[in-house]
Formats: sequence, structure tokens, C-alpha cells
Amino acid sequence: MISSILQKLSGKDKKIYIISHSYPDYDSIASAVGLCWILQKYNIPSVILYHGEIESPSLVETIRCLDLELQYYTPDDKNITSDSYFLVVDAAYGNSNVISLPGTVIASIDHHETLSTKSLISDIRPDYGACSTIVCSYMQDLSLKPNEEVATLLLTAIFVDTDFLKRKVSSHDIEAISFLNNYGSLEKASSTANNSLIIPDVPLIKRALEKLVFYKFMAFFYLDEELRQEVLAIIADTIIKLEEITLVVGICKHKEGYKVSVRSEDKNNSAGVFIQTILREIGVGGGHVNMAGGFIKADMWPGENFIFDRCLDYVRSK
Ligand SMILES: [Mn+2]
Repeated sequence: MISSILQKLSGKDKKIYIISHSYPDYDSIASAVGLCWILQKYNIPSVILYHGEIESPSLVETIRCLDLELQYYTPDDKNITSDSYFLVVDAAYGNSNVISLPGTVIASIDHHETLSTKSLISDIRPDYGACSTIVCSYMQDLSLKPNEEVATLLLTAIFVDTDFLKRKVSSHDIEAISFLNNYGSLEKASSTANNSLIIPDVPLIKRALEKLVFYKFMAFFYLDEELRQEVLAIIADTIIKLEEITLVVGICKHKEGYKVSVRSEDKNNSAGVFIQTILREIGVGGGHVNMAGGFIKADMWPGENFIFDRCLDYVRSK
């Protein structure tokens, strides 16, 4: 797949822009950095763009320490015009979580379940735990050996996205870790992935836990405050550890609306299907069997009781 992407990129006299979903996380940044590094090896200049703030303090710190140059995407940037070329990572172009781009999207490289992408090439591998694993497979296909920084960043992303190989992990992810371990630091990667909270998160987590409601096998909470995406995810990942609970729904405010995070331990109650059921006609959402995420725009917010009732209806129907 990477060879056809490189083929499409060769001979272009412009920089290639690499962009991910908005509010980028570890996996999207690591995938972009890995891809940028590959293109460099083929003398194809590229720039990593991002859109939506990078919320994770540890990711911001990682970017600062690695001296990575990321450029904030604004639609009025004079350099980015309708004859620009893009690669989209950790997301599929055409989905609501990627900003609309003015030029040609050469490829969407993603590990989320998606129906269609508006790109010339689609490399969608929903069975992979991380998009970084796909990028790592490109390096192996091209017999490239990543440097320590790139390898460690990719390792960190695989740990974050699979929650240390506990979630949606495939043999490809395990192989990628084993490959990257030859070049990067497993210890550094796991330490970074394991330090994504900061002390100011504690009162927010406390208030979210106080809002928890249980019904049969479901746990539900709604926090009327802003939480970072990764904090919401960590709370949901913690609650799903309760033995009696196999379905977790967490909702909080987020920028221009409300963020929804779902976890499931029961393959008959797929988190992806569930989130689409509870968000129908009010928001967008999707994901995998074990985890899913969604968003409700502020002007579509029906109130927490409305969503809670939909969750109850779903659980009662089971
Ligand atoms: Mn990802």
C-alpha cells in the first residue's frame, strides 16, 4: 500500500501536508510523524498540520522535547490552496472528525471502521489497534529502520490506543511493538503512556465519579464540565474494570458541544452500535466493539435525561 502512496506522491513539486482528525491524540501525531519520516527518506518534503487544540499535556510536552514542527491548520493559510496534496492519518477523510481540506487527499490511512473515504487511496485496517501500527508496517515493507525518537513515539501511541495491549489489540500491534523495540525505548514509551493525567484532573475525576449511576450491567455518568478527551477515556476505562459492569457511558462538555465515550466488554453489545443507537438524530459517533466515541453539537444537546433514557431503553431491550 505504501508503494502506491509513494508512487502517487512522486513528482509533485509541492510539499505534502499530513493531517489527522481534529484535537489530535498520540496515535494521530505519532502516525503523522512516522509518515513524515518515511517521506523524508524518499526526498518528499512534507509538513504535519493539526487542527483543534492538542489537549494532552504529556503529548504537548513530548512534541516540545522532540522539537517537532507542527503547523496549525487554518483555512485562510495562503500556502494551502486547492492544488495542495494531503495525507490523512488516524481518520478517514470525509468523516466529521476531519476538517474539510481545499486540495486533493491522496490517501486516508486509518484503523477505525469506516464506510467510505473521500481520498484517492484508502488504507483502512479496522482490525489494527493503532494507526501507528499501520505506519510501522510501511517501514517494514520498505525495509526502513526508524530512529530512536520515531520508534519510541510509535510505541507510545500503540500503548495508548490499545491501553497497554488490553484493548482491540491484534497480532499486527504485537509484531509492531517487537519491531519498534529494536530501535526505540520500550521503557520510555510505557512511562509516557502511563503519565497522561495531571493533578488538576483529580477534582474533575472525583466529580465525574460522584455522578455515576448504575443500571443492570451499565454505568452512566454525565459531568457538566469540560474534560479533556483522554481524561474522559481514562475514567471510562477505569469504570469498565468493575466486575458487575460491561457497558460504560461517559458524557462531558467539550468545546462546542458534548463528548460521549463508551466502553463495552460484551461483544453482543458493541460499543460502536450502542453509541449510534443513543446518538441517532442528535449527534455523530462510531467506533469498535470495545470502545466508541461520539459528539453532540451544543445546539443539538437534548439534555442528559434524554440520553440516559435512551441508554435505559437499550439496556432493558437486552
Ligand atoms: Mn488511533
